[in-house]
Amino acid sequence: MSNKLTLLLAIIGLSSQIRAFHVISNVEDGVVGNIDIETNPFIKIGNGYYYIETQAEKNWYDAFESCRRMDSHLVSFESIDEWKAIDRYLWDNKIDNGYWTSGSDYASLEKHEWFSTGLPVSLDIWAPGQPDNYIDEHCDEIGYKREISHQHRLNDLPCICKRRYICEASQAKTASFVIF
Ligand SMILES: [Ca+2]
Ligand SMILES: [Ca+2]
Repeated sequence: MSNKLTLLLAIIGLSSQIRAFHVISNVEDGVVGNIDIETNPFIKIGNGYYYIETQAEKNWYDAFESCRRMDSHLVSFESIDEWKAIDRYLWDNKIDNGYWTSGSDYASLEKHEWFSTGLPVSLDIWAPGQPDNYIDEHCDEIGYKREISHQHRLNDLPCICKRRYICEASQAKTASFVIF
């Protein structure tokens, strides 16, 4: 829970004691279905919120900074379901292409990790024969040879190559209060 949210809960809890109100608070993962909030420019895909850059192509560092300026990170895939949801979205919306992810092996050479989370790239979503570090390749895109695999699979690539990119917003939480 963020410090701001903790502080808010504390203030509401304190004021309720002063004024003799009862407060029930609850924090849930995600945005609950009946709340209509504006998440632009992030769109909900599966259980996450993402920004997909389909115009500008940037090197990995520039893409990373662009996501950070939006208070998000380059995408990392924690589950096959998350990867499948993004892959499906790119095909369904006819924006299939190569996109930077946060994957990189610059922190520990030959051990690809999601730079956004520090966790290893443990999913079997690499394109056949990848990562191969073919020409000093240390940053990971999805979409390599998608015409053949019909999937957006991972490939290591020189970080200075220019690609589209996908930003992933922090996991949203919904805080609700009942006061009586
Ligand atoms: Ca993720
Ligand atoms: Ca490669």
